Amino acid sequence: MSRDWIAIARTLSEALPYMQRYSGAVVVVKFGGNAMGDADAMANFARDIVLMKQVGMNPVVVHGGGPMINQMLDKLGIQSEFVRGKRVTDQATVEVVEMVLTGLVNKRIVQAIMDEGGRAVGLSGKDDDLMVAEADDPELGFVGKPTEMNVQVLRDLFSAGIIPVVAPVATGMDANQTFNVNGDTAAGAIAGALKADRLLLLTDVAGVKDASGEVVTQLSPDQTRQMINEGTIAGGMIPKTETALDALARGVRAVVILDGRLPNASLLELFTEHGAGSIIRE
Ligand code: X2W
Repeated sequence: MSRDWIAIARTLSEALPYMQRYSGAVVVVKFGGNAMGDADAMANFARDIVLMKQVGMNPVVVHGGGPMINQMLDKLGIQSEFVRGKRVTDQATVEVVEMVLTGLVNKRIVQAIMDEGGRAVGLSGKDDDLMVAEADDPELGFVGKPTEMNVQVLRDLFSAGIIPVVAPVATGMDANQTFNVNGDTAAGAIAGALKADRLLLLTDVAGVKDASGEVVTQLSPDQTRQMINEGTIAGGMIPKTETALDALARGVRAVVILDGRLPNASLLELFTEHGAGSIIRE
């Protein structure tokens, strides 16, 4: 036999308790631009999401797309810089961010899920006022901090058998405002408002690393805070772990930071004893 069919059958059988545990569970999956990779990686991700839905979970995809925004800004000759992990966003930039995220990136993910036999609908924070934001910091321009979440539309989509795919663009309190929201921040706010069972942050690193560079598989919020204060958690991992702490404080049961480039990363985390990346919970 060219493949170990017996092992495949055993793997499926061993996944049963996990499928039972997560039946009906709400799982918010942040799919970062750096985890998107090539067409195969996209198809692989979409297949995992469709499988989650198929076995009775309610996945919500919240995506990023930083590298794709950079490419388009380059083409248009618009300069862009990051301050504390967030893109300084002027009027010209916010228009490009909205076009790239709600257009190109959002529809690419919707299409990939449809191609794997799922049903997906793409929306941004503007749709049904899902995510209302205010300016995060005057230095950052039109970067938004979510202040009001209206997640009923997501529940309506769940019960219709549809996987929501959310672009992190928010509406403001004033007419015609658009805010660029960091993808991790948006995923945390959505997971918090849904009191999700899991928030998976798919990125391009293996997880939270300790001082010796080893991935820490389990962390409490207190340990995480301590590692941030000591400087062991640094750079791009700071906004991710802060998002995790905020989501836990809002009632999300557990947050997992994992390498989205690993084949079937989400399934490994959800359906096996092994788990993947770093899980943060009380
Ligand atoms: C991000 C939104 C996209 C994002 C940006 O403009 O790049 C802010 O920085 P990744 O791929 O998840 O990094 N917004 C405010 O978060 O993309």
